[in-house]
Amino acid sequence: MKTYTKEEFRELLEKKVRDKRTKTLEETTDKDLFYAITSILKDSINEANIETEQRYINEQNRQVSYLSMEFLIGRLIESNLINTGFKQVCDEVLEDLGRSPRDVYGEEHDAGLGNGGLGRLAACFLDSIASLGYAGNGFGIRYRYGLFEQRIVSGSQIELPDNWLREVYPWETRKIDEAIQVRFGGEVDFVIDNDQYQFSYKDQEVVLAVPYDIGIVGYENDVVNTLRLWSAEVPDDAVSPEPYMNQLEYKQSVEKISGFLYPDDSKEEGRFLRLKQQYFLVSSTIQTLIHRFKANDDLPIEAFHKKNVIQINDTHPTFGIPELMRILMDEEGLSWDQAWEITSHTFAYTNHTIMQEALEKWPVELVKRVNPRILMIIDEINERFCKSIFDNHESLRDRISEMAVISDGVVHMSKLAIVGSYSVNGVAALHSDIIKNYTFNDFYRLTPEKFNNKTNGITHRRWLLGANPRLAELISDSIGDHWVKSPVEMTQLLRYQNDESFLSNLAEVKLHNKKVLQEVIYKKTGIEVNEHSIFDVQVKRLHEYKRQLLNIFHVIHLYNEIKRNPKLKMVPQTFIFGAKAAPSYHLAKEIIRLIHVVGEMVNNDRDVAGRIKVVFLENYNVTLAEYIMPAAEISEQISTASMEASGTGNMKMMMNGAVTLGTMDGANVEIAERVGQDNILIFGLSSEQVINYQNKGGYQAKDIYQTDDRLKTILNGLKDGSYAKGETFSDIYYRILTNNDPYFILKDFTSYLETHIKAVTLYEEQKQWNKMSLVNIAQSGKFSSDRTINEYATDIWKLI
Ligand code: 26W
Repeated sequence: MKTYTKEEFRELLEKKVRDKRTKTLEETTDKDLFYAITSILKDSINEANIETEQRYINEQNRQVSYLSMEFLIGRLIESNLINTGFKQVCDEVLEDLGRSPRDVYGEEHDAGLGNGGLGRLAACFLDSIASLGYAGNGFGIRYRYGLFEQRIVSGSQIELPDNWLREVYPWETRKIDEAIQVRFGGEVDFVIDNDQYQFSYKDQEVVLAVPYDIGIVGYENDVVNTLRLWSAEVPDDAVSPEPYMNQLEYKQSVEKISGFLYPDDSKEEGRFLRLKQQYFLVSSTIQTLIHRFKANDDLPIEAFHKKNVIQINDTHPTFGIPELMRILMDEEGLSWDQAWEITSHTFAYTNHTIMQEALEKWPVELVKRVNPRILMIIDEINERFCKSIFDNHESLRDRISEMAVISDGVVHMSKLAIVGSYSVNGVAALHSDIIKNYTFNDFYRLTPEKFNNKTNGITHRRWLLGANPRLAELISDSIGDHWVKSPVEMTQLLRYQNDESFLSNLAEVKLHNKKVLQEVIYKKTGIEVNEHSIFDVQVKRLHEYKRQLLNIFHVIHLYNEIKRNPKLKMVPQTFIFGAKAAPSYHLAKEIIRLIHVVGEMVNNDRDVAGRIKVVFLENYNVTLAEYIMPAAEISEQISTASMEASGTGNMKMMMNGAVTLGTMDGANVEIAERVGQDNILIFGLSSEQVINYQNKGGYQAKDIYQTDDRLKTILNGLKDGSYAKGETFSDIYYRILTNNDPYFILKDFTSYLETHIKAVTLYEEQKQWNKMSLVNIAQSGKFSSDRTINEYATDIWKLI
């Protein structure tokens, strides 16, 4: 990639501002500068993108296609500046102009095309794939509206549409000449010709999938891969298949396919439109891959899987399996066996959840309406699969009805994904073990070789270099900058464990970041927080299993203690929350309301005198996270053990020097393994204990309620309106006492409290705490997504 001196960059900027915004540099607004900078970057990115693609074609290497219904990429300007190497020059030019880089970069609207962990993981993976120079591209949907914007009105969440395309999105390029036709519905006919079935379709709805490409820039390596997002449009010559629809209605109904992102990441969303979105993604993508293979590779179609791997991000793109079968058989003329040989060596499936309500199950009738041929193929996959168990695996014969891909009139997407893939992975060691031993145990017994673990990771370029430049500098000043390309080398920091000057520099960086967040908090909420208080942070989607409720119960408990003994000495603590609830998830929204009501009570009570504060930051998104992670000191990772597949916020906070206070769940287990028991605060039931209670019973929440006065007071307060303004929370109360506390909040309460006391005691020993912080940073290299992607590339994708 080209490099620029300050003078050259300034000249270029001046020219862009004239050409694109018809202004002089002096007249520019932040937005003008933002668009001028993105235009400079995009010229370089496009050029490198063309070269990268050409090189992949020439080298004829195996390529990976990462299919995901979600890519939560956030802003790109800073990470593109960092990865192209333009960041420093650009910052300096802006500063010389008397402008604030932060404000200029702040003009970019977050691309929020994802819900939470799964979508953000996909974005980190793209960054690592490009930075490591692997031939890999992402494919997703260009939703007209991304994840809703959250507003809090009188303590309650309301949702506003995320109109992220209101202004030009500078990173995308529309490629109409590479548009693809996707066919829905209609009927299937066949004739038998020469002992071969010939399928034909009629009365289908034809939708045009138009690609918008975004360059994914590798870190200082001249690689630019592609994220291709599909947008649904009406083909030029199309007439509405429904006679009563006029052209405008028809256009609107087609465009709905890429209209909005489903905002629920806790349940399988049983809507026809969601299913159409899934087929839209896989059909357009797989047609493109076949087309490219035939155009660029000098091999017969039978070798497709030698050059292509398709990684599916959870089950959402699973229809890719029957879609590839359809194309290979109906369009390329292969037999079932030939097509199956290719397909079952092409797909690899990542599971992100074991929660039953999130495992997708689609009614057969609905699948048929989306595309009847796809249902026929799934049916046949199922028949052959069940027969093969019966014929070849006697020990599993009595499990066939549980293993069937179709049963009780529904398609089980995870089973289809396992049967049709050559690799099935979980996202943390514990999660992968649970998959093997419980969730998919039958399949593990059938094909143990498919199952593997790939512990998640995060890109340290965005989450450390970009979000916390002062910490990055401190690290480089101490151990050199090798760690940037090889983050495990951060373990060299361990030798500063007893170095007072390093530890005090570290504390200074943290204090600076806390002050930045303090300002953000004040601007957004009007709440003044003490920068010397402990910043205790829980930011993630709101879900019962993540137990934000346990956290707020602890706050209520501290408040009750202060009220009982107003002279109580206490290290000041600020409890920071950020969380979006699915719009239809009533209880989650009630928990948000409770956090606000408790915050109101605590923050405004003179007796509290600033000892504790509660802050809820609305509209938690990637950009906000970039301010929060560097300032966090306690990282709350308190899911009911066994339920959080991995977590990735835990890794982001660890990398920025926070100490995890959490359960032995997801990747917390591996964090504990790296930092050792002295540098993490673990509490609560183990996953085996939770699973045992679930399977065998033996837990009675009411017993704890009866015997624990602290909890009795807290729970009764929910019903009798003790928490500010007399607001009540009976649904939460009954969920715990009548539904027997399905997430074991009461059970884990005591050990959670004790662990907080331990945390505060350690915090008071500033030197001790800074040392813990250092060990966490030093050991965070394992959780760079570069490590994760190298493992995928070696073990699953076989790119090296
Ligand atoms: C619309 C239906 C639906 C259902 C489930 C959408 C999305 C999901 C995902 C599986 C939920 C999700 O984001 N899972 C998270 O994935 C992260 C990345 O692997 C993990 O770190 C989290 O633990 C897991 O909850």
